[in-house]
Amino acid sequence: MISQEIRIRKAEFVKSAVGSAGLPPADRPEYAFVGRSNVGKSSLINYLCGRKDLAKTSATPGKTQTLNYFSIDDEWYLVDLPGYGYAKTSKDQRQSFQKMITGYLTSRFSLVHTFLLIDVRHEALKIDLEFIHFLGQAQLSFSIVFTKADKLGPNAGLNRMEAYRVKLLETWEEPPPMYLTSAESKRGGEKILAAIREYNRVAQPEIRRVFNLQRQAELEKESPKWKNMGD
Ligand SMILES: Nc1nc2c(ncn2[C@@H]2O[C@H](COP(=O)(O)OP(=O)(O)OP(=O)(O)O)[C@@H](O)[C@H]2O)c(=O)[nH]1
Ligand SMILES: [Mg+2]
Repeated sequence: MISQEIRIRKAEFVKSAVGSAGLPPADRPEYAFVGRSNVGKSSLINYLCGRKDLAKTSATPGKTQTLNYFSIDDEWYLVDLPGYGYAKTSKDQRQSFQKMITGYLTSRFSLVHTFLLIDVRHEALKIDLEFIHFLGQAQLSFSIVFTKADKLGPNAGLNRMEAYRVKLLETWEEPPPMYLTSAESKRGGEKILAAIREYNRVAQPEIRRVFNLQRQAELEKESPKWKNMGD
């Protein structure tokens, strides 16, 4: 159960975008949910928001094909991304999703933290390890969220998570934070929301400040100060 204190009160779909041009103004913190197709991104978002089908889910991989923005409590954005590495889409489409995902992650100023989802039942997959490497190289702040914990016994999930941590310790001095979740049995969401609240507290003032400065600069470009002098 997600406690009253931490739960999301209002969640609304804002818009879908396929590239940086279509994104909403970068005036508040946002959090991206990424991972392989079918890992459970959209399901986790619904669980966190306490809604059945805010984000569209599907048993067929490749459901989410755009960057989907959800406004949360009028304070922050949650962004549902297309999955990467789905073998049955064409190579061109895979590459274009990959470009959309990495382009967005590396250029969005107001992106505070990325949640990378991994199916807890799988051994460490090359494609996920490569993505983790990319996040590290790009110096992005991220966590790993293990999904579908209900499909394993209670200890097996924790053991899997620990094994992943050990695997990452081969290359990482300090592995990222990790969460064990299930959208099905509603487990693990509380910790993710608590972390987001804390990130918001730190990041919100700076994002506002920079956004306001940029807006001011744009207004001045449209109507330079000297133009009005002497009026
Ligand atoms: N048992 C179980 N099934 C889950 C869980 N989360 C998601 N699923 C199932 O996994 C399938 C894919 O879920 P989605 O949430 O659509 O996955 P996605 O990562 O958004 O997929 P794409 O949009 O295609 O990239 C659906 O059939 C879900 O019902 C979970 O925690 N437990
Ligand atoms: Mg999806």
